[in-house]
Amino acid sequence: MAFLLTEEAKFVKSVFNTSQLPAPDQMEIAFAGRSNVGKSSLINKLLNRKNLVKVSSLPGKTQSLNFFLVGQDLYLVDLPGYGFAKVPRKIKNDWKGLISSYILNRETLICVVVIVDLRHEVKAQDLELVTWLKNENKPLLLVYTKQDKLTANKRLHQAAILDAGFGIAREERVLFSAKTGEGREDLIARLEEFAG
Ligand SMILES: Nc1nc2c(ncn2[C@@H]2O[C@H](COP(=O)(O)OP(=O)(O)O)[C@@H](O)[C@H]2O)c(=O)[nH]1
Ligand SMILES: [Mg+2]
Repeated sequence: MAFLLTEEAKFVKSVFNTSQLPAPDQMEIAFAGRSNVGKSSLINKLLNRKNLVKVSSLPGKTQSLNFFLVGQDLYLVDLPGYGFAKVPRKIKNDWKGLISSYILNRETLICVVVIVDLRHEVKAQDLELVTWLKNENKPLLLVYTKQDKLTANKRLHQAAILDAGFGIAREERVLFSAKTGEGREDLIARLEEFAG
């Protein structure tokens, strides 16, 4: 399977409603998570790029699905971050509608990567998303990121708490750091499994 994350990657387009989605002619991996969790940083690290995906100091800024083409046959999709309190309810509901219809209907989507902060407890919106994906039988991988901020002992302790909270097995998640790159190889290997 040609799935080389070392290949050239480029921004393709931002999608604000489902009519703007690119033709479903590539495998696709989507990245979801709360605003500021480190989604953009993770995608950049995965692709070994400094700033292909803008790392934002303004939480909640990304309101579109941002498509990046890797090589010839893989899209990475940066989904809008959720959980940012200052966003009006109307806009929140629009995002939810766009994201859920995209995830439910996108036939080329091979995995939804849900990114959470290893330091935090299980948050309601993360659990809601994970539970929904499971109920819809959507392929899912959890990434516990920012592990560089914890000592080795604390990492394992926190990971076990999150595993229990999400009700997942160790095989269903990866520990990661966009700062140090720890977990990058592991993440790529897992994603390759989804590609089949
Ligand atoms: N220490 C550390 N900081 C991170 C990591 N990932 C992201 N950050 C920081 O967290 C903030 C939000 O990152 P960003 O990628 O924009 O988050 P997004 O809103 O989920 O896309 C930025 O200040 C990043 O530098 C990580 O793995 N370790
Ligand atoms: Mg971002």
